[in-house]
Amino acid sequence: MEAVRSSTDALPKEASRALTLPPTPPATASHSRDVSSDSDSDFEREVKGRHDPSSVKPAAYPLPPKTRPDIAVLPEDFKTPDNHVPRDSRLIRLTGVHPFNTEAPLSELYDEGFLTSENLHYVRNHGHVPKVEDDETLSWEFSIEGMVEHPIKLTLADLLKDYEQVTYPITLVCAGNRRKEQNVVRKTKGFSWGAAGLSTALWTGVVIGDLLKRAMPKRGAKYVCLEGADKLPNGYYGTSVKLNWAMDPNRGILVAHKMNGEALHPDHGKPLRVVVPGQIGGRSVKWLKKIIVTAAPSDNWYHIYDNRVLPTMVDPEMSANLPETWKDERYAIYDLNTNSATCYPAHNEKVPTVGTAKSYNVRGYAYAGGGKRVTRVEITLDKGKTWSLANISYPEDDYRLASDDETLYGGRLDMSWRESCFCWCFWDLTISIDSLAQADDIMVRAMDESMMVQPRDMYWSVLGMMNNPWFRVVIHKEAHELRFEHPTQPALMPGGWMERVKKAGGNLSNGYWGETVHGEEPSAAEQEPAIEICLVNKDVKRTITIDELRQHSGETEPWFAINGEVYDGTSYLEGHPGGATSIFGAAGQDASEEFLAIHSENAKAMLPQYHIGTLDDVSRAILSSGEVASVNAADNEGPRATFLQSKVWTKAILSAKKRLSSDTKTFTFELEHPSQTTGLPVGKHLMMRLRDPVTREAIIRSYTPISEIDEQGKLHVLVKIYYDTPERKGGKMTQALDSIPIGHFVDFKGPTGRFEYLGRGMCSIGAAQRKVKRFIMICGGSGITPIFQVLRAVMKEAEDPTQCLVLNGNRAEEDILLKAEMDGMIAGNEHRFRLLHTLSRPEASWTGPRGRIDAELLEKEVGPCADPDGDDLVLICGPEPMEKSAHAILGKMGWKDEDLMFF
Ligand SMILES: Nc1nc2c(c(=O)[nH]1)N[C@H]1C(S)=C(S)[C@@H](COP(=O)(O)O)O[C@H]1N2
Ligand SMILES: [Mo]
Repeated sequence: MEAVRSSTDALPKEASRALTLPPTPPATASHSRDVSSDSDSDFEREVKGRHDPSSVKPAAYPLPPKTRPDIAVLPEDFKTPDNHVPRDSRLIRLTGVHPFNTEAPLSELYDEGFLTSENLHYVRNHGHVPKVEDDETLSWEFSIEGMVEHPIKLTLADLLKDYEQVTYPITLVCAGNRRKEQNVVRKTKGFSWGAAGLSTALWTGVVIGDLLKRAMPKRGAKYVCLEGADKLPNGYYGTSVKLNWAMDPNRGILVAHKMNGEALHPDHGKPLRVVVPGQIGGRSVKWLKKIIVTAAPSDNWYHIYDNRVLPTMVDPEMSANLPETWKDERYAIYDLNTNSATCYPAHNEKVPTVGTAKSYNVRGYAYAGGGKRVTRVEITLDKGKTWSLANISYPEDDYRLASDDETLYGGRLDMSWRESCFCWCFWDLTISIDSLAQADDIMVRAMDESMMVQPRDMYWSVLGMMNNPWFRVVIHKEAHELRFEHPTQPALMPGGWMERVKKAGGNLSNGYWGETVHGEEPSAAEQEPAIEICLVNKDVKRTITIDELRQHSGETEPWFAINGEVYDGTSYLEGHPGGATSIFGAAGQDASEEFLAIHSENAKAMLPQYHIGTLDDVSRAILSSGEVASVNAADNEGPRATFLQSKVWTKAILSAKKRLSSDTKTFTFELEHPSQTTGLPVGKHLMMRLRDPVTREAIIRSYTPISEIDEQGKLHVLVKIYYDTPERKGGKMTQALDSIPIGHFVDFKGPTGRFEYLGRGMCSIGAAQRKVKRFIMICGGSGITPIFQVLRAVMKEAEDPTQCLVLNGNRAEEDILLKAEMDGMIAGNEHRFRLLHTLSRPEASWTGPRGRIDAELLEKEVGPCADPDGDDLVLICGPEPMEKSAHAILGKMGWKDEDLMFF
């Protein structure tokens, strides 16, 4: 693995050393140029607004901050498909480890100034980063096709050789910037960006209009579709912009190969991308492969189902069934809307009220869309009754002063004639500490040259995009200091007045930031889940240390911790429906996440019986820091012959999804190395753990893979996906699994379960062994998967005398899972295998049994329990109602519970 990012030698680097202009100072108030004269009134001085390029002749324009030399591939990326991408660990990951969606801490972004270094530039990747070696970049090929007279295929080398290069400063903003605020009001379908989902860089490349002119669009062509090389679950990433924008030099749309003077970093499109100034980042396609001229907007899935503002009444549930609404081009976002945020004071910054400083310079950023200029920024300390005008600096204007032929990084700056604004600007206002101490909050709003002003109220929409209400920072008065509180913190990071107000029962959409409006009935504080189940025995007083807990990590007296309480699982080993193995798996560890995620309320209510003590504070802290898990992981270094580990989650990478029917798929995972086996005994299960794509909450479920027990290097899991429908919420796990892209990992742990088939009729159930002469296998839907493992083990062994009767219930023939595999086992096994599929809604042509697995069928096929010696064992797995009814019917027929095994 390449550790440090290699140099950018593959591209001509005439410019990387060409300029030695002094670096600009950080984007603090010093950006504003003082053009006031003594005779101006205060108001005039403010209004002259620092926008008067003719009055000053700055020596230079801003240059990018230095890229950190020590950037390497981070350990958290080792096991993801992005294990070739060096990254800066300061970036905050918004969607777990992978895919890489990140923003810088807001203060660090601001401190870098007008231009953001490649290290801290926000990243929005829908999936994995295509891997392109340095020596492949110049031969990177892309095409211009569709409704053009001369379709062109060209390489990056051709692009450099045959076209004029330009360099423009451009601010990219993700349409989701500030989405966390929307998610706090009401969860959207998007992940939680803070206010740092934007960055500015110098982009070098070719104006896209130059390329299109050579290809010559045909009459009737109106759109330019753009497609990347990143293959995602719904196809390659792609979108479109209008042809007339692409042809307009004032719009400045580029096909770019350099960012801040260096070849593109893999996260930003190495080696080639589009950059669309003034529009949302989503249109700036990275890893560009195709430019397709068309008469209609892109039909790419990501063009239709991403980067849109649907009408506010469309909620996440409704949106699943509104294809026409999604396709309505009027709801697609192109130009950015006007927005602003406060960077200083930072979240939780404290400012002394006593001492030398009499004032504070409040400051932040603002931007507008479509090339418009931000024409004013206003600050209120009284919730909008009165406003003060902030200073604005436009570092972008400095580039306009460069001479017409000046080049930077090999590209002409080409800025002097252009009046459109492609970049953010900075505002600041010095406010006395006294005024701040008297105010409850500082709010900022910006206006653009079409007099569009940021709204007070949020426009919530299902994807949570273009959020731009006044940015509010709350002022807390504490002893001798003021403490400032931003609306939110990015990702799942706690903090911010919005969450606080919501928790306290405030209605964030009451038009008053959730504060109680005079005369309004206060609403009840947010309800905790209705039933709080007590997990402890109140009489237990013992304090336990982490060392004591760890001494019980073996198979005698397994102890485990949940929420800092310690439990002894010894007396439940036999009775545990998940089998003793899963208790051993938790022994000596913190089992909170798993236990709470997979257990029913009933199971939770049993916990106090096993409660033996409480961890001391230090032990709790160590445990919750995950140290135990890493100790275990270290024990297991080196390639392991089997994949599953009972105490540690192990990652496997999703490598294929195969659709079997409208709602079932086989998911294939790559194990750690090609000769590894899963290590799952026949009849046992494993746990899979995923993160909810939005909340990052862990989702854990038990599955039985369909892989052969000795298959090497791969693991196959057959899953029925429960999709959301307008009437019903679908499956959290199955939908999350369905939505993860190829190349993403999933965590596994196991084995679990009480039952194991040892071969030739021998089974173990808990600690006991039992010899079976006949299995009666009753299943439905995806309940076939554990049964199938046992059935296959019996049938594979020609000498195994065990009989199998399979009763498999489904709706229609196409719903029967693994049908061909089971049908294929019949030949030669007629004497010991009887297979019956019964269908509740069969086609007319179905000749097998009809209806559910009911009393009639069970009486006919299974009959009363005939053997008191326990020669027969019934294995049952299916939807809960099916399991319950089979249990009741068999009970009436004289079957004892010990002869029934529920999975
Ligand atoms: N091929 C491709 N292009 C893409 C994306 C992507 O996932 N794949 N994400 C888009 C989105 S939504 C944004 S906001 C910008 C982010 O660009 P950056 O990661 O360089 O900041 O890239 C856009 N271009
Ligand atoms: Mo985006």
